[in-house]
Amino acid sequence: MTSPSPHSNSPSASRFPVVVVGAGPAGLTVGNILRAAGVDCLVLETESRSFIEQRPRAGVIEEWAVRGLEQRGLAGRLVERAERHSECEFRFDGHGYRFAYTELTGRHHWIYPQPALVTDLVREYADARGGEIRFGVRDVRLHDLDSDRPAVSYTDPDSGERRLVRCDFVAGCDGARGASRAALPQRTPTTRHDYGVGWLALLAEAPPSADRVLFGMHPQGFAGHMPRSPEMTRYYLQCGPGEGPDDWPEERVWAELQQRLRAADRPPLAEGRLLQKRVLDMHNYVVEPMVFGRLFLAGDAAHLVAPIAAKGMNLALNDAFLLGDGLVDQLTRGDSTGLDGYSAACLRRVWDYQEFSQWLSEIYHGTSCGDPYRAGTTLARLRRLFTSPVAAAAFAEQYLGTAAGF
Ligand code: RFL
Repeated sequence: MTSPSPHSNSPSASRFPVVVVGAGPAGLTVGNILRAAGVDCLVLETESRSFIEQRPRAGVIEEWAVRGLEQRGLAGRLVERAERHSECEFRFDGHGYRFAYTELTGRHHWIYPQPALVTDLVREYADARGGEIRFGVRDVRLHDLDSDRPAVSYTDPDSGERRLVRCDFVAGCDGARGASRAALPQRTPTTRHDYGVGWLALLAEAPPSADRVLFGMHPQGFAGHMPRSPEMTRYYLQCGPGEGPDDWPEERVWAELQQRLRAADRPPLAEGRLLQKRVLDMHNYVVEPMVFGRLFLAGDAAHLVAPIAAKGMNLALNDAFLLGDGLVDQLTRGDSTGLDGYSAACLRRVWDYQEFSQWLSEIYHGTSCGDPYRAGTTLARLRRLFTSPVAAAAFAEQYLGTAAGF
């Protein structure tokens, strides 16, 4: 819940038009858009700069999101360094089935590790555009959100003192476990979907074993292979409910990956040291509306989508473009159109991607769910992608996020 306002004559009080809570892809993109328009803002981040520049997560960025970054002068290094993917591959029944989406649509996916994007965005915001950012802040609290003088307070990591920052707007970009979502009134509707499966998320110091994403549908469960860079590959393994990373020693991980992603006409996977091994809680949620008073939520703070379809960071960027532009219009021209329509505009793409994640989840998990009926319909769904050009085109559109409107 929003906290009562501390004493406003506090000696350490300051003022910014916008306080951005959280320096992930959403918060840093909002900050950069504001700075480019000459709007002052303060970004608050609980972690250190080096931590956020190394935290491994996403890798797949959709074309429209890269274009959005480019239009705002934020994609220089990405466009130089990122790989472009033109196909993915489904592996089932011991065979690999290539799905060449670029051949079909002329569109592609960009592969750029999230920490590289965060590094670029921090550099641009703090070093090039002179934006203020405070790392390592503690105990962030949001105040008076339903007034026209909201505020954010935090504990300064160096002095241990509480600081109060007054502002006109708060951009809540602090992810799934941040202070922004927690500051919403309890009556704020949040809908949630649990997939009822566990996924082990792995990052391997191993070159990709194919130049494309691989989806393995196996009676023992789903496995995924996602190239990240020439030296690094992300893997996923569906695991039993209640299993933890300790249940998965390296030998077991590689044995299962080799088995679930095996295809008769493909070489075995290139193995390597595991740099990350964590079990993901596979669930989605949507906060609706994404606005409370002067608090505008963006990214994972507003909606979570398990990494089934590689959509979360893309949605975070879409929110950030709309929020950044809306705040600039409001604060430089007094035009509230963008902010008024912000939540509804974001949620159209959010719900579309939520639905696609559910659809794709059935493909990943249906064959191993133990229900022969669901296994049969899953295989029918998979085969249709390779027998029906209309079904293939529809899948490609959702996979790439290229629909003309939402
Ligand atoms: P983030 O990235 O979580 O950033 C939030 C920031 O806020 C900080 N923070 C706070 N700061 C101030 N005060 C507080 N009280 C705070 N609490 C937290 C945090 O330290 C952090 O720096 O949220 P944002 O910006 O909304 O971005 C969302 C994306 O990070 C997320 O959706 C993606 O990583 C999801 N995702 C993927 N998305 C894609 O589009 N493509 C992918 O290929 C993809 N792969 C993935 C993924 C997520 C994964 N995990 C870890 C669940 C792969 C994985 C394994």
